[in-house]
Amino acid sequence: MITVLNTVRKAFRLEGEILEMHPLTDGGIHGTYQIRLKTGKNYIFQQVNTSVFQNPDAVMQNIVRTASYLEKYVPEMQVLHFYQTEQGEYLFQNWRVMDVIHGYSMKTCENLYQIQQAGKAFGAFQKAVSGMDSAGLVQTISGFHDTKAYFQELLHLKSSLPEMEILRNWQEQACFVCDCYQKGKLPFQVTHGDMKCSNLLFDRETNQPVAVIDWDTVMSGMPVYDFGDAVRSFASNVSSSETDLSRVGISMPKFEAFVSGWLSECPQTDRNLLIPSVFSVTVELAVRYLTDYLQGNIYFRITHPEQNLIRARNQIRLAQELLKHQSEMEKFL
Ligand code: GN1
Ligand code: MG
Repeated sequence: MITVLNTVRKAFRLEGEILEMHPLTDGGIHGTYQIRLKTGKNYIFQQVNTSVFQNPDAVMQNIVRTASYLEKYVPEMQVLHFYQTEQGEYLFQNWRVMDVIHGYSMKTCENLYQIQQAGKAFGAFQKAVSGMDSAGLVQTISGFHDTKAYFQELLHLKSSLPEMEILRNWQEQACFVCDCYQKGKLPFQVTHGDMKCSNLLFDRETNQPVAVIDWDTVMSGMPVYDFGDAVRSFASNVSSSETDLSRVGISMPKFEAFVSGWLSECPQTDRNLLIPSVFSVTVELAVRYLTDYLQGNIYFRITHPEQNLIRARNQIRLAQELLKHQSEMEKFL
């Protein structure tokens, strides 16, 4: 591996041999290494997973475009900085190199204060990119968050699992938000696409968020889905791999903490779709997991063959709980 990493280092014109390298294993998609060079400088070397991101050049184009927009219009925001090769490319054999942003990340937040701060940070990110022209970004994963398309794919598959029927019955309700955007009632905007706790860096001293990271899914999308997906992950009682379904649910204190943080930074215009989008994106993920299970687990990484079915059941349970709490959640907005 060190030989490969040294080749990458040279391609990006970084002086000094590699002194240390640590694989960073939190991310589920790419291969990532933190590198320390003889010069004392630290970098992140990352090999893009091209089965998920089939057009890595477009991913880089989106990221660089977003970073330059933010540097110009929201200079206080911490952006990702990637290096170029001599030819001006951001990728060398699907490897990319970026500066380390100092801070720590967590799989899940530990308390309500952190959740509220996370809501603020993600709300601020959405607000910061809201003025950018989303048409200038490439759709790097086609159909990403096209809830209707995910349903079509699932419902074409043959299965007698009861989950199939549950999801089929939710199709119309879950596709409502998506429909509003696709019919042009609301504008698509620049979205982050993966607003979860592990995509935030917190400062070691102040314990405040310092940066929103993982911009691979930054593209044109539905801003309310960013909110919905974030609530789905921040306000759940347990992770999406929890097998004891009786523990799956929404925590209202966590929900309120996240939303109060978010709204303090990002007073949304399409506010009436915020709560429906939590349901939509949860059902969408259940559909994606079940589809992947039925297709032989080709998309999501698994550690055992039933895992995607378990995840689908977990998200279905969460969606049921969301419906029970819907009016309570609406009231908070
Ligand atoms: C994938 O690998 P990770 O956790 O960053 C997926 C998200 C899902 C998430 C669910 C590009 O993200 O849409 O919400 O799994 N990202 C992509 O665990 O498909
Ligand atoms: Mg990610």
